[in-house]
Amino acid sequence: MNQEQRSLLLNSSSRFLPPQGVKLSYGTSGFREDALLLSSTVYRVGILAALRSLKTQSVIGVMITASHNQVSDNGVKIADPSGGMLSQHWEPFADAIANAPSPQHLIQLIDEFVDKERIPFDGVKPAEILLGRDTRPSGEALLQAAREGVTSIVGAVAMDMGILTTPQLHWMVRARNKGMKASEQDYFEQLSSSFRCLMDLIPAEKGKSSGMNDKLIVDGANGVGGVKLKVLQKLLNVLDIEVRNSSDDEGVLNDGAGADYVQKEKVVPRAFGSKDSGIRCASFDGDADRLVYFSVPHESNSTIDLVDGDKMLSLFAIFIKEQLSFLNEKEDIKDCHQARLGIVQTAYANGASTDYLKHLGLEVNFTPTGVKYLHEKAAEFDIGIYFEANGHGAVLFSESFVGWLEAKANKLSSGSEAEKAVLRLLAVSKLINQAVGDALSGLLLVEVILQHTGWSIHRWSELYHDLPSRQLKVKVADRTAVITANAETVVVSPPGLQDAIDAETAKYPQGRCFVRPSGTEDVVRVYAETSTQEATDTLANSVAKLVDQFLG
Ligand code: 16G
Ligand code: MG
Repeated sequence: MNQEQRSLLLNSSSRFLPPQGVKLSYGTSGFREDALLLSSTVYRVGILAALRSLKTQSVIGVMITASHNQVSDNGVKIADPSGGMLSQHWEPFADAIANAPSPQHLIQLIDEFVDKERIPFDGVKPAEILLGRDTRPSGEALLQAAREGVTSIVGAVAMDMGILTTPQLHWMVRARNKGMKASEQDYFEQLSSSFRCLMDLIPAEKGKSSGMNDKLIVDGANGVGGVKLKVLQKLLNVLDIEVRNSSDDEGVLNDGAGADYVQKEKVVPRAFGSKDSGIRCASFDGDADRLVYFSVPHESNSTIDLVDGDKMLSLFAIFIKEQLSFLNEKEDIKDCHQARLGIVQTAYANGASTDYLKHLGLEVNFTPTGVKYLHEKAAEFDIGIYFEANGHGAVLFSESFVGWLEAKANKLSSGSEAEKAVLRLLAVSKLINQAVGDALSGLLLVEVILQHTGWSIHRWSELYHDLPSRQLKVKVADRTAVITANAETVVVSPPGLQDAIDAETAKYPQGRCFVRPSGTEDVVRVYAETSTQEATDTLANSVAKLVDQFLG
């Protein structure tokens, strides 16, 4: 770095001093904290984004959101050139600069990193950063802090894209770097036109004959998702959607509402109740990268029948597999046999879902928790479908497979089953956000598949029955002492803990149990599954005690 750059950094960073006594960590999905503590962190992430843009010579995104956290929190994360999560090997640098105690320390760290990574400053394209934020009241000021961070790198340009869902910002970064149209309007148009294409391809005898309740009610968590869904709905003009808990309502962001609440508590979000029984309902999280469905049983006031990420995965897998089978039937396009469909889950996937998917003859893979791991694995297939039970997920298409489909679309006879299958797959590749899991695009795919199959939410929910499960959290002295392997299913340290868990689990039929340190909270999480709820609760409690004994 030259003198001009150094003094620019020194000047601006002295206006963003870090909070005292707070250890910040980039974690599974960026920095998250009480919003009052975050301005120096967000400013520093702005610098990091500009450096990342110089290094990759691509557009980078900065999203200001704390997803499903309470409204007084906020957070920040980076979208890499592909639109995916920040490359993991830059995370330690993110942690280091966020925690640098003074501007001098900060500049020294940047200096060292710039040398180590050989980040080019001269004779290259200047850094270009897209900034987005969710609806949190602290977002606007934090976005300014990010902008100041970006522009403290000489020549860097920051563009404020306004209030967006997290997946919209990721989509824009990906589109920009591919030289495609990348405005919010372009996003809405891509989603709505691919959705319409899928609707037009629904077999005449299916669809409306289902007797499925046509109305959908969506809980927007009082976040950004409900607002954007209303915009999208106007463009679609075919779905009967009622949006509740949309942020212009009375409610507080994520307070008793949203996908996280609904999935964890298994109760209706605020503004829902027995009046909605039997109707298909869906819930977004605060930044609309998570989606779950649910219905309210007739006899219930607050409990729900949850249709989680695992079941969404199953629905998508059935549909994709059906389209691939239409292709395989055609002699002249047998080369499609090589199309590899891969499923990716985490240890939190209900065992019944994994059995169901394997029963369909699908290849099921496991990764540790966190979108970055699942996404990376799914990208290894021609079509990779990944979901966390909590509703984060996507259907990824490899570029070569999309190219293959495009070439086929032109060759197949018009109106044939094979042609329709190709057109459906191409439409799904455009409808589903390829950058990151997206509640808006996921919702549209669910809706069109339900119409395609003629299934009600109840029929969908009956695909298989979840095994009873229980999640607990245990406060320990140091959660980093828990080290896991095999996609978090085995504890390798502290020694002896896994043997003790195994001995306990072996007492239960269909017993499965694992523990892992949370990436977002200072706790160790316990997950248990057996054939009855009572036994599951006992197993989870015994293992929580073991964790406490080994680590308390
Ligand atoms: C973050 C992750 C989510 C994961 C969760 C686990 C992203 C965008 N989000 O929210 O995928 O399920 O962390 O939290 O990656 P935990 O580590 O506290 O259990
Ligand atoms: Mg989220």
